[in-house]
Amino acid sequence: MHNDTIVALATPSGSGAIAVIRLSGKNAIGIADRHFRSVIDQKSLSNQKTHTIHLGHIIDGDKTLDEVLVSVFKNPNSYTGEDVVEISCHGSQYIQQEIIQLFLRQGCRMATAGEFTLRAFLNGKLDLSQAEAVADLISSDNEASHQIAMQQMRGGFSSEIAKLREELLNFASLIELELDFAEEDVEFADRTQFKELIERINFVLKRLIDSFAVGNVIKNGIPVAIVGEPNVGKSTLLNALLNEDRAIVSEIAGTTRDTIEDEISIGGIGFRFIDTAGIRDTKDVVESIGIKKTFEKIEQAQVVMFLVGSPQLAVGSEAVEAFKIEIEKIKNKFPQKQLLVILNKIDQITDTDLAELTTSLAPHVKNLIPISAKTGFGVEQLTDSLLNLINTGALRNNETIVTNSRHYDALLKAFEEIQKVKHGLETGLSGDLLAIDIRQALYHFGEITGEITNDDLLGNIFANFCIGK
Ligand SMILES: Nc1nc2c(ncn2[C@@H]2O[C@H](COP(=O)(O)OP(=O)(O)OP(=O)(O)O)[C@@H](O)[C@H]2O)c(=O)[nH]1
Ligand SMILES: [Mg+2]
Repeated sequence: MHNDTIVALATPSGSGAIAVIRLSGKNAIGIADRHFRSVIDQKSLSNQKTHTIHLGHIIDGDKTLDEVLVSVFKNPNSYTGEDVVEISCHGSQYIQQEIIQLFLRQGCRMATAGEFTLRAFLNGKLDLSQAEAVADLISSDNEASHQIAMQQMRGGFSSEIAKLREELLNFASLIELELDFAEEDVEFADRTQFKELIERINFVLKRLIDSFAVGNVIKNGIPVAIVGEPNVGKSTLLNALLNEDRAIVSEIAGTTRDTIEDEISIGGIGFRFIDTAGIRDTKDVVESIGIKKTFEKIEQAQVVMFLVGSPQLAVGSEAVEAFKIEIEKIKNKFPQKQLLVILNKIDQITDTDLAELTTSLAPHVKNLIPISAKTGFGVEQLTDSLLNLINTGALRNNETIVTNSRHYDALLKAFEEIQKVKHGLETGLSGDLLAIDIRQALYHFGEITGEITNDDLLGNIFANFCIGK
C-alpha cells in the first residue's frame, strides 16, 4: 500500500445534483472519520464493514459543510486495492472545494491524473491493458467503442495474450533446460508440439494485428469525406446526416472553402463526416487552399462519398460520359478507399430520367445511391450502405479487437520475433539461439499486460486519464 492518501473529485468539475469525492490510501477511512458525524448514532467509520454506506454530515470544526452519503471500501476489496472512501455530497462547486480543501489540510494529497487506476494496477487489481481500457471506456461515445472497451476491461484481450505467454514461457524453460544438458543431447521440448504452438501463436497474433484496422477506426470514428464539384449539395448532405445546420448552404458555387467535420453515431458506430470545398479549377487563392485540403482529407478518409447533381447529367449528354471518366479517375487515384457515388437533387429530375441515368452509370459504380439531400429522400438508404461498407463482422462475433496503438506496436514486435522462432525451428537452429528469440517475444507479450513495464511508460499511459479516475 502507498503511504500517502490521495483525494480527488471523481465527477466532472462544475455543479450538478451530486458530486463524488474519492479518497484512497492508508488513512482514507481515518481522515474521513475525523470529519464525519453520523445522522443516526455516534458510529465511527473505522468500525464499519467494507462496502457499506452511511448517512451523515461533513463537519469542519463547528461548521457543517454538507449532508452526505459516505461509502466505505476496505482493502483489498476496493477499486484501488487500498482503503477507499467515496463521499457523495451535493454538487455545488463551493461544497466540493470546501470538502476537498478540508481533506488536503488533514494530510491528503491531491491525486494526479489516473492515479487511482495506477494504484489499482500496482496493487494487481487490473493488468495494464485492463487499466488502459478504463480510459477507453470513459471516452467511448458509441456502442461499438463501448463494447470493445468493456471487453478489454473485463480482460478478454489480456487473458488471450497471457495464456499464450504462459505456454511459450513453458517451452522457453524446457529449451533452456536442454542447454544445461548440452552434452547429453536430450530434447525436453517436443519440437512437433512446439511447432504447433508457434503456429497457433502466429495465427492469434495475425488476427489481433489485423483487427487493429477495425479497432482503430471504431475508436476514432470512421472518417467519411464528402466530395464533388461546387454546388452539388455536399454541405446540404452533411447537414442532413448530422440533422443540424452545421455547414453554410447557398446556391453560390464555392461556398465551402475550409473543411468542416463532425461526428455522429449511426447504428452504434461512430462516423466522422468531412464536408469539403468543391473541386474545380479556380484562380481564387483561398478556394485553392480549400481544394488542396480536400485532397488531403480524401487521403485520410476511409470512405469517399462522391456527389453529383443529377440535373446536370442530362440523359445521353456529354456530361454523363465526363462523369463516368471522373468516377474512374477517383477509383484509380484512391484504390484503397470505399467509394459511394451519390446522385443528389433527384427531386429535380423525372423518375424515367433517374432510371435511365442509373442504368447508364451502373457498370461503373458498385454503390450508386440516389438521394435528395434537401428533402431527405434516400438519406436513410445512404446510411445503411455506409454501415454495410464497414466490416463489423469481428464486432458482431465478439472477437477481440485491438484499439490501442501501444498494444499494436507490441503485437507487431512479438509477431516479428515469432517469425524468427518459426524460421529457427524450420532450419533446426540451436536451442540457445532459439531461446533468445523466444525471450524477446515473451518480452513484447509482457509489455501489453504490464508484466514488463517502466516508470516512463506508466507515466505516459496514466497522464491521459482524468484526475479522479
Ligand atoms: N433541389 C435540391 N436542391 C439542393 C439539394 N441539395 C442541395 N441543394 C441546393 O444546392 C445548392 C448548393 O448546395 P450546397 O450544399 O451549398 O452545395 P455544396 O456542394 O456544399 O457547394 P460548395 O460548398 O460551394 O462546394 C443550395 O442552394 C442547396 O439548397 C437537393 O437535393 N435538391
Ligand atoms: Mg459546401
